[in-house]
Amino acid sequence: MKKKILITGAAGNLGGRLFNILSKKYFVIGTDIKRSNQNFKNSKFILCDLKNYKKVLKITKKIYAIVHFGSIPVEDTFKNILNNNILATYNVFEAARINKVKKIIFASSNHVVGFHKRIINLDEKCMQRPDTNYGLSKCFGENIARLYADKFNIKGFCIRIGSCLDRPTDRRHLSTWISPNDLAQLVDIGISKKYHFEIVYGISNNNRSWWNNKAAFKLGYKPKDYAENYSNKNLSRNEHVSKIALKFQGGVFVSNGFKGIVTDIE
Ligand code: NAI
Ligand code: 15L
Repeated sequence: MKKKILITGAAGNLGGRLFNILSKKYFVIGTDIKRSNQNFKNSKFILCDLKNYKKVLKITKKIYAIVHFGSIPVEDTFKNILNNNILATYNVFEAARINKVKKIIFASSNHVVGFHKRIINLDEKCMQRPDTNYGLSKCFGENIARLYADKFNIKGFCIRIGSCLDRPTDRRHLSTWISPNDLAQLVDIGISKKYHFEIVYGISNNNRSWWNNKAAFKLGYKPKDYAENYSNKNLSRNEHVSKIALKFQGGVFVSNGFKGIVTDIE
């Protein structure tokens, strides 16, 4: 029998793509706060605001793994981030505990480590250095995943996604890009492989990457796509407006609203 998985954020860009790819292997239920334009034929879509714990409790019954992609995906007011990213994520983990869900695959972000400099190559053990309220909410997600793995044995797989698009469109993507198929491969590893708690980087096979993805390779990740295939003069240079953006891994997420002292930042 196919394993039953729940994808949050299924009406969104990545959740919708994952829904299509993973439905070939699993029985997938999609959920989102908004309706999807996609045709969820032969599968189920449930409207649910993740801020509503009782509803989350209801939709996580008899689920093997949750692929948690529903959130605000960019910087926003702390209030919005608190409700839609932090509280909503807490509800997902807590409902998973009550309903004995086995695994949670969490859509983390490179903005958890955005304040690291680009000259440093990071692995899964590096310090969290969020660059925004948004990045801070993803630190919370990784930490609750660690807590629920150690304390309640819900296996946690956090993917620090770089930039997931069909192809790189900006120079930064030569370092951060992941193709939708490579992302789906990583999510599938999170659903199907044996582990306790992992942090991996959501990147394709990019030779300008700032991240050492050994934790993902150990579990069998073999990225098929390569950002350099798309390197050309037409890529935008969105970060070139700011020296700060170019210095730190989070790019414009770091430079927007920056009032710090660069020389004081290690
Ligand atoms: P998206 O905005 O297209 O999808 C997010 C979905 O979450 C939306 O459909 C939205 O309605 C839903 N959502 C938001 N608040 C909700 C709530 N309270 N209850 C239920 N659903 C809610 O964004 P995208 O790009 O597909 O991102 C998906 C996930 O991947 C996000 O968690 C994002 O932080 C993460 N991510 C995405 C990256 C990318 O390159 N697109 C990079 C790094 C992380
Ligand atoms: C993210 O976390 C965002 O969700 C996405 O919209 C991109 O901005 C991405 O990071 C990135 O850093 O390119």
